Amino acid sequence: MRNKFDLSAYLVIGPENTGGRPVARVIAEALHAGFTFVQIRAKHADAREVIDLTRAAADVIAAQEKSDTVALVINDRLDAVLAAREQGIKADGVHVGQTDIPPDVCRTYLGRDAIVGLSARTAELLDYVSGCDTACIDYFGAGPLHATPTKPEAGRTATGKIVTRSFEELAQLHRVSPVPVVVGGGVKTGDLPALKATGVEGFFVISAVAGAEHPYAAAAEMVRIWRGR
Ligand code: 3NM
Repeated sequence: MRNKFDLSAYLVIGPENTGGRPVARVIAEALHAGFTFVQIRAKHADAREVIDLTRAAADVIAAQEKSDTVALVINDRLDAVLAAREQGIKADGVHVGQTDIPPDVCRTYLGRDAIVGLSARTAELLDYVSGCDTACIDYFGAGPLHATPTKPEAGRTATGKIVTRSFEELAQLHRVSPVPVVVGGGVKTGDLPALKATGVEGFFVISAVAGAEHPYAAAAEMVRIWRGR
């Protein structure tokens, strides 16, 4: 999976994001609409629930015959990825932040074919990305494009100010990054043309799809715009 994942339309999702609808159903709609990557992010769930959500997501991906093309990763929980794999669930990797388990440790435990994504910290992003050892990282998550109620701490500095990413900065990030970049944080349909023009490989969303009244329609519109159709 590590050599052929597609970051272009990346869904981040957990039970707190779907307005009470089953997570697997929203994932199914997003995938039918052309979403290409799934991250299970369940910040308030215990390990068993994370594993169950991952199993349900893997089943949805398999039912659409996309197990070889749509990657499934878990936010933060290396233990849950390992446990899911132990139970025969096709979990492709992990997405960590810079204060989570270090990517090289994830790589050691998950092996060469796993996907390890890293959220680059806001303030020093460009410095970090250009100087970072990316040998064990497969992509960078960057954000926020906008302040977002889904993750109020995204982009927050020590003084409490929220710093967002400009399109110029993202274009620069794309130029200097040795690995693909996916951008999120308050991303809406209207952001996609300018975001695509920066050259980054994809966008990630939670609420624009998981919180939409009609997830399929919302996802299909985003995919259509990203693909320039
Ligand atoms: N990471 P929504 S913003 C999970 O900036 C996450 O690193 C962010 O949710 C970052 O699409 C974010 O609803 C939340 O704004 C994205």
